[in-house]
Amino acid sequence: INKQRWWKEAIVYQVYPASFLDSGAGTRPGWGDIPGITSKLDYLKHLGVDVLWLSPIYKSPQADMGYDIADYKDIDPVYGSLEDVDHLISELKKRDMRLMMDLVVNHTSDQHAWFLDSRSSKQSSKRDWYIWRPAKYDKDGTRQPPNNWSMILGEENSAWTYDEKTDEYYLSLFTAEQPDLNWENPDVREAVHDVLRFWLDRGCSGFRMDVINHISKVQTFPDADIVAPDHKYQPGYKYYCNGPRLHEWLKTMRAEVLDKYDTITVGEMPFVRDENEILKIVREDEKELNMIFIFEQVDIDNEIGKYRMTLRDWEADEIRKIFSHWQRLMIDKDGWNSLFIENHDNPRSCDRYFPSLPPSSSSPSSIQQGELAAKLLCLMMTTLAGTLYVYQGQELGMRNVPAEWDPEEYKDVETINYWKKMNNMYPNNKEKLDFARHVMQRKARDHSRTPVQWSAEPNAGFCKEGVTPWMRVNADYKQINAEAQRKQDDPDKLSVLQFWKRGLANRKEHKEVFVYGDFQVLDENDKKVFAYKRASEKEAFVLALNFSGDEVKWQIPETAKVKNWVAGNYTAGQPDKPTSGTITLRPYEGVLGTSE
Ligand code: TEU
Repeated sequence: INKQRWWKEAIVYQVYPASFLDSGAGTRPGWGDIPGITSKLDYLKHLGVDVLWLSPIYKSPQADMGYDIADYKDIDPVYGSLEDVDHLISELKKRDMRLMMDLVVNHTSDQHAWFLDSRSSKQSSKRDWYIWRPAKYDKDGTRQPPNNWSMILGEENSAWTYDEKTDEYYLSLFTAEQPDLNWENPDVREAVHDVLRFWLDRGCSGFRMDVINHISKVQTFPDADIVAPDHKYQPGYKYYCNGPRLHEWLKTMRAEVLDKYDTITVGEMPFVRDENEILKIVREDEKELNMIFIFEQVDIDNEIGKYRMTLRDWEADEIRKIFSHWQRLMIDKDGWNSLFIENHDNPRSCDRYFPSLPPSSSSPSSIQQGELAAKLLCLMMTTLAGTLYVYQGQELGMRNVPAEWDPEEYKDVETINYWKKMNNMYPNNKEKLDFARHVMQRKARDHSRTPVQWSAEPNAGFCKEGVTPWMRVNADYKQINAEAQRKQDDPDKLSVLQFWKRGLANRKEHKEVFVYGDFQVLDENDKKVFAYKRASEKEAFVLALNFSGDEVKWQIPETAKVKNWVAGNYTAGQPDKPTSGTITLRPYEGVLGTSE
């Protein structure tokens, strides 16, 4: 039913520029740069990548690693220059690859010229480009912010920042350095369209739109419900996620700008679960965005609507429930999925989806189990319907930072604020602070931001010897690195990288099934095995994925006759298993078979 489109079949690879590769260009030693990215295009092409998504490289004070933009039309010198980007685009074109930029337009940096002007006086022509409100006062005259919303990356703080000069508050949902733009003002919307045109005209092919569902806010700015009584401020999601004018503004952006080019668009949409709301955006006939990032699978370990830095227990079979729900919905309702389990805001997938997996370390058994887990996830990701996103290092099975790292090693503003908050709330309380460390170890955004492990050379080949990388390199780089995995020469065992390469090639070769085909869950009740069938008019495949660390027996159902087991994560060749009756799946074992 689904129409074929290049952006549905594309493999998108996300680069987090600070941690990708420091070529020595750029003004900050130990930071990745654009020439570093360009030098790895052959590696990416070889892997099977079609589209490169770059996290922000624009001019920025880096209060939130570039998600605070001070100039949308210039590049931060730590990464290089506009000429470097032009060169990157032309090198991509040579390889028939495309560039996707990160569009961060819910907010700017507080150092953006628009904001500097806006905060200069109440009479400024840019005053109304941001969201300014007067203070409220308690009975005793204490000044309070306009409402009780908390800051997303600093939950202890108000989402409003007081500005002495004009004695008003501005809305800053993420950090004080990221003031929210006032999209109600048509000049702001036009200025955003102008940014899109600037990059599309330069040869970029589309955008990942940062928190695009936050742009329309309920204009009465009501107080949020109290969900965390021990906190002064509360999450206000309800009033700024998918607000009243979101669809109107997306439709205008599409008609006035995007439709004039051949683009790929994906909207980041934290906190939404409402199916109709989502379909309104991704159904082709709605003419809004191609697809969105739904967060349910990465929110598996926290409670929706509450703070993110919490932990929630979950069962392996929730993975099946979550994925199969969105697979079916998009197929039945003519929408489109994006498939992702890693990005720069989440821990590494092996460490998240296998609670029984030993924590990352360089011990042989940890490395071996990590490899199996990484390959199991690869089997799943490369065989589900939707546009597939791979995050840097995912193709190597990179892991979370080791549990013994001190809180000081964590560099992310959200983690730093969380640790500060826990220390303020529970000073010297060993139990609470140990718990906080545990939460950081499971959830911090830092885990995916350590330097990419290119080789066993000093600094994992990320930067020259003697240079200090901006984040510490994971100690397991001698075992887990691209060079060793590329060179692995074992007829019985593929490296994680070789496994991904084969998986991506297989997805492309059978795109009618894996990208466009039907999806059917094979066992609704199994607690450990996620099994499904994918089918096109011509062919069909069966997947059985054991997410547990136990050996399990799995009964091949009547609805899924297996012809041959063709691939699995324990061997390079064909898995040696019966094609009818019951099969045994070892810990973290996954198999792919042809079916009728
Ligand atoms: O993230 C938006 C977002 O809400 C989450 O992914 C966020 O990291 C998490 O909920 C924190 O609780 C985007 C970017 O991906 C992120 O890196 C930025 O910090 C954020 O927007 C602000 O631009």
